[in-house]
Amino acid sequence: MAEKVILLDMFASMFGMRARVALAAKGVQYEYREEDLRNKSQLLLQSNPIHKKIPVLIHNGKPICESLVILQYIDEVWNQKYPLFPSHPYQRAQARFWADYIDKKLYDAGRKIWTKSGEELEAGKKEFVEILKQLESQLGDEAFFGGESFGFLDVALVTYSTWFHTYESCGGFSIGEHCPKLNQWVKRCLEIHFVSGSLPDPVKVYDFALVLRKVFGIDTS
Ligand SMILES: N[C@@H](CCC(=O)N[C@@H](CS)C(=O)NCC(=O)O)C(=O)O
Repeated sequence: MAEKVILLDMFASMFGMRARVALAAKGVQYEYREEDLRNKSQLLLQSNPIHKKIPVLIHNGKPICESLVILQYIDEVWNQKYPLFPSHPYQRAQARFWADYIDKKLYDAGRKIWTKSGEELEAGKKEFVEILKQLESQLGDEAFFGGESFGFLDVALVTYSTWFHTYESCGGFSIGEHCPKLNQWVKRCLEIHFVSGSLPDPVKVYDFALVLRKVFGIDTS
């Protein structure tokens, strides 16, 4: 039976990008459906009735929700090509721990940078840099979080780099100055064709964020 794979997504979502990178790593053909999150499709509402969020991967009619769950699913189903998870259970547990840390901390800190001003913005920047420094020390002198090769934790984090230009422009700071090793790591990831080929142009993400700032009434210029 031919496989039918649909990804409900939104181009600027760092969560959706994770699924795109993983599917590209595995060479899986799929139908990409861009969602308007202010006017969600019936398919999205039916497929993710709990959170009503993208991304949702629909594999042969069955929906899988939550980007980290989707990554694991993709790795298990298309297991012949490009394993994303480390083979050792301890390393797998560590990768999941840090991916969970990213999800619990980084999104909210980053969001403060482009949606807040004054003290809240400064607090967001400080928090954001501290989290990245923590991740940078976890990377150590390795090429990738997965060691020699790009893996699950790399996928989970690299999608945030498409927002770095937005954070830097809205926050007036340089991530590379604070976290030079992490900056190098981003460059290394982007040298991988299925990574760079799956991620949007950071300038387009920034333009999108600027539109949202106007919608939210943050930017009244
Ligand atoms: N924990 C979720 C987060 C997904 C998420 O926050 N998606 C956002 C777009 S970036 C969304 O669909 N928002 C729509 C809404 O909140 O109504 C994941 O990892 O998949």
